[in-house]
Amino acid sequence: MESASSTAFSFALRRSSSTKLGEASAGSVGRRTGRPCVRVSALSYRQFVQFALDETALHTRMTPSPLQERFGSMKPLDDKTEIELLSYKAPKIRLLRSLSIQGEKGLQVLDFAMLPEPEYDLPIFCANFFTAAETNIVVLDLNPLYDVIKHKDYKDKYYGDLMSLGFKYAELLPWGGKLTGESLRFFSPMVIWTRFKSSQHMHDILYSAFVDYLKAWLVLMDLGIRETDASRIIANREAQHRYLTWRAEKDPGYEVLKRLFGETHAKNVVRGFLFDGVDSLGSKTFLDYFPEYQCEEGRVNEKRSMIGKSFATRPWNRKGEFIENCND
Ligand code: BLA
Repeated sequence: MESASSTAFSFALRRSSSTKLGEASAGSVGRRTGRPCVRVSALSYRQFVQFALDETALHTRMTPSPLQERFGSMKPLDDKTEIELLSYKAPKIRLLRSLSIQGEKGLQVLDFAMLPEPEYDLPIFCANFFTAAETNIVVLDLNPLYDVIKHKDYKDKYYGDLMSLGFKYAELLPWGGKLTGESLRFFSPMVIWTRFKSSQHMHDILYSAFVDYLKAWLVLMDLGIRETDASRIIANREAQHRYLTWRAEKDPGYEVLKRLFGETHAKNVVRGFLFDGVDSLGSKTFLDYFPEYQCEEGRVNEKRSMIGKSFATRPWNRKGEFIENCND
């Protein structure tokens, strides 16, 4: 699984200096534009998307994804909610897609992901922020393509040099409590899983984390070396397909999307946009990957979790080692 040297990763990651907290908020001047930065609004994820697109464009050549034509002008059922669906591709990025929602009663959603081409075993950039009224539910991670508990070489290759960044934010954005136990297999040791009450301060910290995680992912992408071994490309494709299959079936956002778009459109957004690839990168089914969800007549159990809510505290230590005994 190793292809690029970890020394090269360390070097480049040190160069991509992390953001000082607050740098992104009031009064600072845009690095590239020279224009004053807009203060990060407590009630919007728009600046997150703008930053991600601007920063990614500095690293690679982005072109609109074919999905844009189909989904770019999707409208919600009501006329009070604003949504934006954006999608691009780039030489190493199979799909960069973003769904943002601004609704009534403080509803704000950002689901932003970058999925690599199967020739690269890069992690998947994943930002999932859900805000309703005063509550924020946040997952921010470079989701590993391979389960890092089983694949130590993969963990060392991609996360070895990022653990200090992960722990800086683990302190600022504390573990959000028990979650669907199965999700942990898709998370890295630097995952930020948190819940907090809305405030400008917390929003600024989250923006800063988003900026730093995105920059870190782009460095990994820059250094990513195209795989030529056919069996590894097949394995990468299947690993991404498994990830997409999990998320397309069990994503906690589905109920919200159903309310916004209606059932049929919500399904299309999930399978055809957010987790595009689930119907084309492989032919295995959800139950092929996750047979424990099988119930009578071959149906998929509708419960989100079979193992139940687990991991009351952060199950990774500072070195990124999995601490098994806190699974209560
Ligand atoms: C809650 N979202 C959650 C939770 C997680 C995630 C872990 C806590 C509930 C749980 O334990 O399952 C996110 N889970 C993930 C991610 C992965 C995973 C990113 O397995 C990746 C492998 N969230 C969205 C979108 C919406 C959304 C687009 O990304 C809405 C449109 C909403 N997430 C949302 C809501 C909850 C939630 C409403 C709380 C509902 C609940 O806990 O059931």
